[in-house]
Amino acid sequence: MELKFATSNPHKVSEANQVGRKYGIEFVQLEQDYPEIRDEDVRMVARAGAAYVFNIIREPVIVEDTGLFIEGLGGFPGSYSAFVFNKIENQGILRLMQGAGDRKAEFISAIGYCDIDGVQIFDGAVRGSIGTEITGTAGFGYDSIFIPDGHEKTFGENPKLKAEVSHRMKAFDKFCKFIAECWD
Ligand code: ITT
Repeated sequence: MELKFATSNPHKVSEANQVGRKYGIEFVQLEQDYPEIRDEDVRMVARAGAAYVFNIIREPVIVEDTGLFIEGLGGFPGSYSAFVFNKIENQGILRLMQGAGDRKAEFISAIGYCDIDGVQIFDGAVRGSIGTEITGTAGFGYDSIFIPDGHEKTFGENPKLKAEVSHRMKAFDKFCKFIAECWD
């Protein structure tokens, strides 16, 4: 079964399909833009985005919003992660963190699924810390500075680990369980 995934980011679609495959679900990228509302909660951003896209295409669709919440920076960049990455990238985050004692961070991913019955949200999170340098070339975005708890390498150095423990994998696992039952 296929389901449209409205995103500009093909990496997200291929990570989603790593999970979808186990459930017989194929996510197909839909390059339909949507406004990201200003809200500190990625779940609210995903909720508004899914409703917006559904109102245009009138068929079941998901969007997914992710934020990197860095404790030593008061939760920054959080739901503004895309804007911040476009402006200052990983170099800029490392500069902001120079001398920071607390490098703990969390990735939170929220999937918004919308169909004729409205929007439902499925989330996933992974805790870790921000490294002191950019390492690894796999993945995208903040992967080369994020080290998941219990490990020493970044997601950028260890994509296999990302496929097992990431925020996105957890959120998609919840979502796929739900949708596979709906389609049963
Ligand atoms: P869409 O909104 O079009 O889906 P995007 O890449 O802009 O694609 P987000 O707004 O959810 O997606 O992402 C916020 C930022 O966080 C953005 O700069 C991403 O590159 C980054 N990001 C998202 N998921 C990530 C992940 O799994 N690992 C590392 N960085 C990630």
